[in-house]
Amino acid sequence: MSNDRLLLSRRALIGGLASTGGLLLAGCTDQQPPTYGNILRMGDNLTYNLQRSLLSPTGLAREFDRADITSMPATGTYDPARADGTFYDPKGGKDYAILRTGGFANWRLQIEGHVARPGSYALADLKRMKRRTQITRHMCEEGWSAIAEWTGVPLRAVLEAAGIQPSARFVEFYGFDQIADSLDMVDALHPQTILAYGMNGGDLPIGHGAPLRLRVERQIGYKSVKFLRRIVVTDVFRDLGDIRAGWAWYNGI
Ligand SMILES: Nc1nc2c(c(=O)[nH]1)N[C@H]1C(S)=C(S)[C@@H](COP(=O)(O)O)O[C@H]1N2
Ligand SMILES: [Mo]
Repeated sequence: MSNDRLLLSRRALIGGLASTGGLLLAGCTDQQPPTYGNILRMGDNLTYNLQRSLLSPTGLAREFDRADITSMPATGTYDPARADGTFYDPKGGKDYAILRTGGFANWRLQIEGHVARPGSYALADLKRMKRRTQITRHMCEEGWSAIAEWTGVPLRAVLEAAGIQPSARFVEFYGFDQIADSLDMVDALHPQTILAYGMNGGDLPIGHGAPLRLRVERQIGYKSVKFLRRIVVTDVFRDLGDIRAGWAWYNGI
């Protein structure tokens, strides 16, 4: 479909919704995504607007039973230390190789920005905090899905420990590869948004993001950043998605 036709059909869809549910959409006008106005990210407007209006902010993604767990491929970067990896970062890759050799004993998660207590957390610190286990369906933009069990600390608990400030509007996540992404506060504080260190009852494997990855269950798979090294709380939106140009910032499922 050409861009023009895509635009037209989106307008028709929005128009149709407005006539059947004018009241509903009337409440949406103050809910534009931060990518509003970026022509490459027009899709964000529609999905963000609708999902933020229709879904309760704390509505849960479906959770499954242990019997539902499937195999799951490790995709994208599956080893940040490998120079031939898709999103290899020379500095991050070198740091990662050293930390992995030490069994991640010296790994720390940096937290900075709009928090009263910027600092860092060792894996043991995170494991002492509130814990949540959830069996959820991961949906990749490439069209496959898989069900796995994730264990970790709710992001909310970590943000609260760091003293998140009222000025906070977005939370940015940086991996040891070139991948970085961000969430708004609705997703950041959602009960199923966790920093996972465990998968299917064991430690989080390297391929799936060791030692710590994000799980954000109400958006598509690429939002769950693996191999975390740094979290930044901001009051402004920064588009960190350049490397995956054209992928929506908001992609609810
Ligand atoms: N740091 C980092 N995080 C990432 C990726 C990546 O390449 N690097 N790939 C994303 C994509 S597209 C998907 S589908 C999932 C894959 O998670 P898995 O390897 O555990 O299946 O991780 C996401 N998080
Ligand atoms: Mo993906």
